Amino acid sequence: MNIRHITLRRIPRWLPAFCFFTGLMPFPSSVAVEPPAPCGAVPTEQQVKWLRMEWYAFVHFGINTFTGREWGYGDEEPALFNPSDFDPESAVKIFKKAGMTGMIYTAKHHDGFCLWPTKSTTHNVTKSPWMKGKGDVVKGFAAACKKEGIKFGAYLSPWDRNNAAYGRPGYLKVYEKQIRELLTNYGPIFEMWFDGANGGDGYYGGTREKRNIGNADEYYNFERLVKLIRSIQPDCIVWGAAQHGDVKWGGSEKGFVKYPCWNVINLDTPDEKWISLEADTTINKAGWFWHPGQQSSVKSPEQLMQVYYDSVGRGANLILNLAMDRSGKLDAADVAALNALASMRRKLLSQDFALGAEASASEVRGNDDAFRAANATDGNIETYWCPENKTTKDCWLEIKLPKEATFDVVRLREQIRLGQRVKSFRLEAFLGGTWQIIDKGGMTIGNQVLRKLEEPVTTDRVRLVITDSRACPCISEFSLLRHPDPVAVDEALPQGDASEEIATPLPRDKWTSKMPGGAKAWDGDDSSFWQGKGNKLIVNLGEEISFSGFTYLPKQNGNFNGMTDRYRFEVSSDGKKWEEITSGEFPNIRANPILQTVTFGRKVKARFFRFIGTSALEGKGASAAELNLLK
Ligand code: FUL
Ligand code: CA
Repeated sequence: MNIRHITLRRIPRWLPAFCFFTGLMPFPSSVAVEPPAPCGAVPTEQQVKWLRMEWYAFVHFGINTFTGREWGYGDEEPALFNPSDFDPESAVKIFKKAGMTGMIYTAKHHDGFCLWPTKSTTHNVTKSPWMKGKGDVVKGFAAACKKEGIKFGAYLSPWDRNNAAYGRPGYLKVYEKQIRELLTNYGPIFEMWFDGANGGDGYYGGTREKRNIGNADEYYNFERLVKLIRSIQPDCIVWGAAQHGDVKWGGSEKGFVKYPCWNVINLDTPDEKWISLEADTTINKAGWFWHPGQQSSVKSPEQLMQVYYDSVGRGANLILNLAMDRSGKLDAADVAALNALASMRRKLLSQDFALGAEASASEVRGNDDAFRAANATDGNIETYWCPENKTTKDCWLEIKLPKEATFDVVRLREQIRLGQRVKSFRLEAFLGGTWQIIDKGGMTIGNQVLRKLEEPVTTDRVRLVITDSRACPCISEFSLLRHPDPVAVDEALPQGDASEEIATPLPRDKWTSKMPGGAKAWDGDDSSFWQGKGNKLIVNLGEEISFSGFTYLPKQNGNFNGMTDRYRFEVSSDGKKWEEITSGEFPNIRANPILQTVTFGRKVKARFFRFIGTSALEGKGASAAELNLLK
């Protein structure tokens, strides 16, 4: 049996696409060396394309925009939705200009209000005065994306706090209909986002009760829904859906994924399956929806750049949220931050000192040029360097630059069509006549890894040493980059409407409490916290003061014991007789434990207040990292 015969019998499924992208002939007559066999699970063509999208926008815009909430209860009047100047085109132009490859719009959030004229429920945009009930937000975004040439995706919350049938079989028909409409009427949808949040209580057609769905995978029957999606739009990437889909949550709403980062689940088992990660976060710290005064909490370009390193730079994709405001436009402060991030990213990627450089390796598969070292510096993501099958440890790839260069970021990419392989690596530079380690912490690579070095390195020789790999490594790119200088955000930013500015916190130096550890809730340190045995924290303000709201910062240590997701706030003049001022929900604090602001809409005078956690995410009691009163 000759080698070519073996090759022909084992045509890997990805080969035709590979050849198409590389322009290589599948079986060049002079080359008899087989490419390495795929290792473990391999991505579908759709997953490969999706990973190459790298980053795109999330747009939260709906009924919550007009109520200032993060999770609507489901009883909101459709009339509330009334943007004065909805402008999807300008927003999409901004994304495009920033280099984003698409956007995903919250077509329906947990409140159940559908932002397109759906036939599945009357709780939709046709009941809003906006465009006399003839508006369609989904259509607006989809058309703008088509025009600008970026991709459009839809977030459709499975949890529906409006629908009377939610939690029962009847709702599944409604939900299915919504999926069908979105996938049928708006052109290609590159990604469908099935949020994992299922909070329990809601309006539910006026019953105002708690509905638990038990096992979400069973209730929604995600397997069936994914089949349905594939049957309508086979190229659509499915996010979540209990891992019946293609992509999963990155694990935080801060925009980072853990490292090492594997694009497969059930690693090294027969059930291994390729599922990539998507890191999600907001461009400011105010939440997912637009909130008055949010301008003050926008993240700095440096912080956003770090998000990029910690997501895209670990092999995941990044979805970055820019909410629309009540007029139906992006917030100017968010846009300025996005532009600054975009310019830093562009600078980082604009110069690769290794591009086109000479390369050599400890070994080349079959001594065949098809797998040569210089494939890693040719700027082509499909060609790769690869050693022999048996070589899974201690092999290296070296770059020789035409002249010395100074770099502090190293980018590596694997040929992911052959599976994710590398488990650990280090980087070395030839400095002062010897090889010195410049990065010893490399683990996974995947689609790409951006290794930021402790300090800039100046040299003309750099080495990648693969210390462990699941199968012989296949390195498609090896780049040397320079972290850009921070970009100043446009200082002439609009400061927001003064009447809508966030109320300022009051001094807390006179506060006391008899409760053990209570003072940790006002020591100004976000990392310390009060953890109550019971669920109340009584605070003596030291004097009578007047205030109009309060803020609550949940514990920041990732522990959910006593993390308060429902509260009651009461005041007293003598510490004995209490009056309730307000009560409610702190939404989404499990995934996104940011500062919660509650305003009363009036002034309250008191000498004492008590904060009562009426429900905790886990465990008993209540807790608070910080409490503040607002002027
Ligand atoms: C979360 C939701 O509960 C938030 O409201 C937001 O939509 C975020 C993207 O996902 O799970
Ligand atoms: Ca290459």
